[in-house]
Amino acid sequence: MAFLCRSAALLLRPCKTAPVALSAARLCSSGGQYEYIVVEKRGEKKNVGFIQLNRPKALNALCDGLMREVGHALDSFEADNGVGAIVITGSERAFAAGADIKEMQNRTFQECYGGNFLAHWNRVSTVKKPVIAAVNGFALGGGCELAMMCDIIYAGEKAQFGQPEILLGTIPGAGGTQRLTRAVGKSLAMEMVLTGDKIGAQEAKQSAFELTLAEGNRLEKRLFHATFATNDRKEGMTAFVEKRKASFQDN
Ligand code: DAK
Repeated sequence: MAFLCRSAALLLRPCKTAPVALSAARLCSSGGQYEYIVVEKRGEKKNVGFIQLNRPKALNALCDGLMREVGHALDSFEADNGVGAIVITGSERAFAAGADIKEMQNRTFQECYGGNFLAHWNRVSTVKKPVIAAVNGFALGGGCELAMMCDIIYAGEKAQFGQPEILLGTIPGAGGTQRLTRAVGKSLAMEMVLTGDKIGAQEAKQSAFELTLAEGNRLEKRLFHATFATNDRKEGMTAFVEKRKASFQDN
C-alpha cells in the first residue's frame, strides 16, 4: 500500500524562527494560475518543491479548491526528477485552521457517505518523496491532520496543534484519531480529541510509535461521515458560521 513507501517517523521539532516568508510565484506547471497556494522550486539547486497555503483571510481553511491545488502541485513535484523533497507551509498566524467549515456546513450524511466526501485529501500521505510540514500558528482539525500526513513536522514557537472537531459536533476525519495517537501518545491524543484543547510545539514533541494505519483511517473516515447524520454536527458548524456558542442536544 502506498503509505508503506513512506518514512515511518513523525518528528515534531520546535524551532525558534517562523517557518517561511515567500515571494509570490503563483504559476502552476501546466501554465495555469493557482488561486489558493504559492508554488515554487527553492534552494541553491532548486531541488526543493515549495508549497505555501495562501488563503490568509480564512486562516488558510482548507477548502476543496485549495486541497485540489495542493494535490496538483504534489503531482507535478513528484513527476519532476529535479525535486528531492517537498515543503508545505502556511503563515506565521496559521498553518491551516482546518477544513472549510462553511463548505461543510450544509452537507448531508448521504452526500458525505455516498460521495466519499474529502477522500482526495489522502494524496499528501501517498507522495513518495519526503514531505516536510513547516508549521506556525494554528494547525487545527484538518490543518493538524495535513501536517501529520507529512514525514517531518518543524514547528515554530507560535504553533498550536489541535483537533477541535468535537466543538463542531463532529470528529477528526483525515487521520487525526490515528496519527495523533502515534505522534503524542494515547493519553494526550484522547484529551485533545475529547476536549478540543490545543497544544504547543514543546508539548507535541514526544517519541512516536508506529502501528497499522489503514484500517483505523478507513473506520475514522466513515465515522466522520456518520456525524453528518446528526443534528449536533449541523448545529456545531452553523454556530461557528453564525459566530455563536453551539447548543448541542446530544442527537
Ligand atoms: N473554515 C472556514 N472558515 C474559517 C475556519 C475554518 N476552519 N477557521 C477560521 N475561519 C474564518 C473565520 O470564519 C473568519 O472568517 P470571517 O468571519 O472573517 O469571514 C476568519 O477565518 C478568521 O477567523 P476568526 O475570526 O475566528 O479568528 P480568531 O483569531 O478569533 O480565531 C480560530 C481563530 C482558528 C481559533 C477560529 O477561527 C477557529 O476556531 N476556527 C475553526 C477551527 C476548527 O474548528 N477547525 C476544524 C474544522 S473541521 C476529512 C478531511 C478533513 C477533515 C475531515 C474529514 N476526510 C478526508 C474525510 C477536516 C475537518 C476539519 O478540519
